[in-house]
Amino acid sequence: MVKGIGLDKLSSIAKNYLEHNIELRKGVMIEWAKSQFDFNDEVYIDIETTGLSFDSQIWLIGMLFKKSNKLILLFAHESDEEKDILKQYMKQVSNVKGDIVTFSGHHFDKEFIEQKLKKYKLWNNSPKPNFVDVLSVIRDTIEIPVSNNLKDMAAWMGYNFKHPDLAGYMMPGLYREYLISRDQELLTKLQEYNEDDIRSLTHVVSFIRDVLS
Ligand SMILES: [Mn+2]
Repeated sequence: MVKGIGLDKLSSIAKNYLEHNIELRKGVMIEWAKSQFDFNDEVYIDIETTGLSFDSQIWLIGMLFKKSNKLILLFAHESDEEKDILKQYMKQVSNVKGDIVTFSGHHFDKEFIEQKLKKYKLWNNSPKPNFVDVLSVIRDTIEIPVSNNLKDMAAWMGYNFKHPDLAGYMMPGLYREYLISRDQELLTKLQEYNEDDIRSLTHVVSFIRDVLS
């Protein structure tokens, strides 16, 4: 018997797991698992870059403030606007008291943003927000019978993507294309793709919270 949980509660949790095919990792206690998904006043963030190494460029920082459901997309319309969008990011983040929630498994977004802030001397002594990497939290707590890819996970949990035909590896090329063509439809596509990444992440988090509750 898990301390602090009655039999009814335990059987409803077991039923939830069976229905959703989600299992706690061996040795993980339900209350602890729940606490790992208990973020505080979340802001969901996803960045788009021209490549995976830190010398490539950030061209979009998408932020969703959960409480107000406010979505902000900081988009570089020119290839030299990286510093500007980082400045805007700093301004937005200065009001964030809670957790910044991302998905990569290795704090890709956090590391990338911090490297760039340092590069542009925007890294100051102000208090830094706490970053949570949802994939790391999932790895520590539960097992899901799909790959560790946000798209697969969210789709398996019932999220409908606006652009299921697009994938992350296509983004750098499509962004370069936009810089040349200025095609407004392509711009919308790029922005909607990033929004999908963020909203699918919120979907994954609420889905898991529901199953664990
Ligand atoms: Mn993305």
